[in-house]
Amino acid sequence: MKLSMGIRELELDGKYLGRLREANALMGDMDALRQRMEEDGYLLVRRLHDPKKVAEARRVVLENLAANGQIDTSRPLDEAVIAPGGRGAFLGGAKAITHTPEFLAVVESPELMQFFSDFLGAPAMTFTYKWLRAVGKGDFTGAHYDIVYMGRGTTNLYTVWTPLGDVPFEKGPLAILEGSHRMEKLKQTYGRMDVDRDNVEGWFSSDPVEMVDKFGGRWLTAEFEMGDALIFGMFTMHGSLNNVTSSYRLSCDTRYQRADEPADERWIGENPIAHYAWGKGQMIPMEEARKRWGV
Ligand SMILES: O=C(O)CCC(=O)C(=O)O
Repeated sequence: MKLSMGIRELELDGKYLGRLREANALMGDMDALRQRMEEDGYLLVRRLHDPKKVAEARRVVLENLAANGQIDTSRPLDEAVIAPGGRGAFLGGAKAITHTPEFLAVVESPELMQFFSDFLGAPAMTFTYKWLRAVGKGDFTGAHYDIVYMGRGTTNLYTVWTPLGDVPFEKGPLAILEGSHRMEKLKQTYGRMDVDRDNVEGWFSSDPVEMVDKFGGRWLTAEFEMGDALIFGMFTMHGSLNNVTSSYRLSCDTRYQRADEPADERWIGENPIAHYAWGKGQMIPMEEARKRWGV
């Protein structure tokens, strides 16, 4: 089966694209989960969230998109069919949606916060800012490390990528570059960048083949169902497959760390300042930055 990722078509289970492995058998054993995170750079956890709560959060997001004319309302709302002329939307920081009780019941649930407190060995906190995405037809996320966007606090920080609904391959699930959390040259160059300080494009590449040929590993992905989540660290290279359907791929990504460690000031507090400089003024193309770094 061929799947679209960025500018390429990749054969599933071929040289460039494989499958994520599940961590469910380790749930409850924090040492084993930490070890797996160290080994793989990610944890794929089926039903990390209560699917009913995810469905509620999905409904709230869809109602909001519909109110803004983004949804084809001649079709059932839950199908999330993109309105004629409707486009993908990044709703990061949109508190009117991401701080509704339904949304917070997923990303700040007592169970999830307890999971991170156990995993991190101390009470956990989550950033106020929530990244919410309605990925449109043909859209994808290019390969990147999260550290370049949120590296001003502890690096002992984790992303939880939560699809708000089922995400089969054709809706563009996330993919991770195998072993990328141990690619030292990348970590020491691209991984030291800060988009607000350096004003460089954030995505390292839109070409998954180039990355495998140059750095090794394979891209790993999976089909997701309501409630599933992918947890990964700041130096795990990830991007997404392309959404080739006419419906939105809804997902959110949220961050968790120990409450007693420094937190990146852009993403916390009542009204996070978010990216205050990135994209303002002349942006340095990634190609140019990569030449400078020699990667
Ligand atoms: O959902 C996506 O396409 C991108 C998500 C992402 O980059 C992240 O979770 O850090």
